[in-house]
Amino acid sequence: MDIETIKLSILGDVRGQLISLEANKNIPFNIKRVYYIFGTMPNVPRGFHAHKNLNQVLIAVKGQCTLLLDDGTEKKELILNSPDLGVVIPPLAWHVMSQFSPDCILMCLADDYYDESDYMRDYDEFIEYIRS
Ligand code: T46
Repeated sequence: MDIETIKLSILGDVRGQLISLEANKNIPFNIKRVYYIFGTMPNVPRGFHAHKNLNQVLIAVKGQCTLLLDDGTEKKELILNSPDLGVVIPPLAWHVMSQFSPDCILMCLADDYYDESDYMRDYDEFIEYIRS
């Protein structure tokens, strides 16, 4: 399984740093929704689901966390630890976010609105779905 990462350009000067996210430019889809995860509890992982159709990009704009991606055949882990690193979560990728630093702000860009029916939150259901 190849994990698609995006190296975001930092537009910095003496005043500080700036990163711009643009739909269909450095973000590979139309952005319909942005949400962010923060104030996470120590040692409490999140996620444990896959989406049927949703495309997302995750960016740890502050702090760090670990992302596990599982396509049903292979599992890969990646550390999100920089605001200039984007990671694509495609449809049908079981994902778990863990080991959040206390200051972590994990920003998620998505190509569609929130829709609970797009989630598979049961691992066996996910495996059955990708095999059918
Ligand atoms: C994902 C990972 C990376 C909404 O009402 N609207 C929203 O846009 C979102 C994202 C969530 N919710 C509700 C659904 C739950 O009642 O907020 C609650 C927490 O969501 P959830 O348990 O799904 O959170 P995570 O951190 O496990 O997963 C989230 C996203 O839901 C998911 O799409 O890919 O972050």
